[in-house]
Amino acid sequence: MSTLIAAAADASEYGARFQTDGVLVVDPLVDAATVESLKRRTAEIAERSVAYPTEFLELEPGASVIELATLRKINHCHFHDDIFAQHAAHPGILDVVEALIGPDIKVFNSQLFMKPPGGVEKPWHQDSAYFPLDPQIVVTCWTALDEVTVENGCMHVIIGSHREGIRDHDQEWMIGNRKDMQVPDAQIDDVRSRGITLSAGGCSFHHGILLHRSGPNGTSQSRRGLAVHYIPGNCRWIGPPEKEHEFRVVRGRDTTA
Ligand SMILES: O=C(O)CCC(=O)C(=O)O
Repeated sequence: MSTLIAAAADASEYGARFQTDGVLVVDPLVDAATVESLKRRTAEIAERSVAYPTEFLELEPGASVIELATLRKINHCHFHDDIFAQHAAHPGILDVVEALIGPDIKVFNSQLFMKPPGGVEKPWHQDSAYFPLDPQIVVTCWTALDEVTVENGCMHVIIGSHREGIRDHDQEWMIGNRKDMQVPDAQIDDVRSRGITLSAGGCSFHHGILLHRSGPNGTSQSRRGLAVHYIPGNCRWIGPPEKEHEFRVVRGRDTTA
């Protein structure tokens, strides 16, 4: 079992900790009322009482009906819902992101990992392996909407792995009948594995090249985590042009022009 990461004592630690470890924990950060409104909106989307494009809702393996108990992921949250858009521009989160990547900040994407009771694991991977961006600088703020424990499937990271480049994601894993790829478990240096437990409203910030995974949810409660991927103002899309989408400026300006 990984050792747990302690929250940063204060803002003076943010830059150095992120540079050394590739991850930073700030807990508490998001207030309870905001967490409640995000949870309420999540339930409304799952119950279909608030419209959300179905193609961006992902279900747990074997499930076919959209409901809170089966919803695995809500993709592109800040594009399709104002409550999530407000969260992506949360001043307290942006203050931390600014300390890590500077004053010009854009949102690349966002996704809510629902991890319902019995929800499956997500194996070792690096976000930047899937994000064709230049420069390759991404900071993901992962906000806990529930208390997050080892038992309900917290994230685990390999500290310092963001300084070692992108690995081959050449081992297949199946999520239901969908094939996905991971970094082989055999290549992971477990000694440097650290778990991230959080209280609701606590946040972790991880570098796009940091190796991470999350465990299965073995409890009877949801473990929801809202991930927002932030990039600096000078960052550009270098993937297939037809897949390019808006990078929303949330602080400072877009400096690609
Ligand atoms: O929340 C999870 O289960 C996985 C999160 C993750 O992989 C990420 O935020 O990049």
